[in-house]
Amino acid sequence: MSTPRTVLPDARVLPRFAGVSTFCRVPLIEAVPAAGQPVDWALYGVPFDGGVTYRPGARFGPRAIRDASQYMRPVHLEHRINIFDALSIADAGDAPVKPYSCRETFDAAREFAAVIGDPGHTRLLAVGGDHSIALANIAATWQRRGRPPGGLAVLHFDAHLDTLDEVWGEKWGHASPFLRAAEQKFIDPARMLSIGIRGPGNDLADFDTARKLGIEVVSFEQWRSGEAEARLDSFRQRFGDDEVYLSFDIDCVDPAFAPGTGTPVCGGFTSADVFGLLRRFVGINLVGADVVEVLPDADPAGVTSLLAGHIIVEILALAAVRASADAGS
Ligand SMILES: [Mn+2]
Repeated sequence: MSTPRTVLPDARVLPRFAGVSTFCRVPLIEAVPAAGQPVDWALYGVPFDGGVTYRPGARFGPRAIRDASQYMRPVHLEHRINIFDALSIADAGDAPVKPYSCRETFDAAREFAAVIGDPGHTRLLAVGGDHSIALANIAATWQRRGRPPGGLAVLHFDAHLDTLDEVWGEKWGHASPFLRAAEQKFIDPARMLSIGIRGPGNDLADFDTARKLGIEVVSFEQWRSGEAEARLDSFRQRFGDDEVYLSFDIDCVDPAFAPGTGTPVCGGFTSADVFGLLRRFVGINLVGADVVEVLPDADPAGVTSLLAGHIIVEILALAAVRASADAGS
């Protein structure tokens, strides 16, 4: 057996319900020996919900997800991999936020994210918070990858397109992160796939914005009917070795499975559906990710936070598969 790259507390010594709560029980980044290999993935929270257009409360997401992810375990059965043997993973704490301002939070979170771990090596997974926080993590990731002029490719799970220019005069809220990211060339919308989109919407013209940007949109219904299968496969091929950023809005999942979210839309993916979809993208070169829009106050029994914890593990499993393939080649 190989030496694990991430040492988790032994649950037979320190019970899962004891100790300081970190994402999936990974060590705090300060506790990872500086002399060892650099941390491969850092998880951090962004407790901010000043960018929401409907129910607030996602500021409590990072704490709830840390708590709900205490029972995460290292082995991914479908990918046949021990994630923590393959990757060194740490919790970098929470980004500073400015609760009254989307723009100032963007600046503060981006600055924080820019210097986590080893910027040339460590990849970032941000846990929200509302979807506006994705922009700071995308900007930091783009910067840490050497500011690729073409921008990052994007795999986006959501019920909404999140490409509105502004809402209530605000350009930095949770309805706009991908338009802002495209404008600033952090991402390449021609290599962006948005999956799970469903209505009702505000305006059919919103879809034109996404289309004009060149975003490939797979609505929930197109996925459900099977008509999008070939497009999904060809997009998977198109990613190739490109640096891909994965943004996961929990509201892509049906509120029957993920009720704890701010802008719930009925008739979406089951939990199992999204696991299947994520696993399909095995082999892609993930360079950054976020999991956003968990609203614990609307989350009976904590099912949404629990699901978010599992999504984090699925994302890390994709990264682990790629890292061990790269190490072996
Ligand atoms: Mn969203």
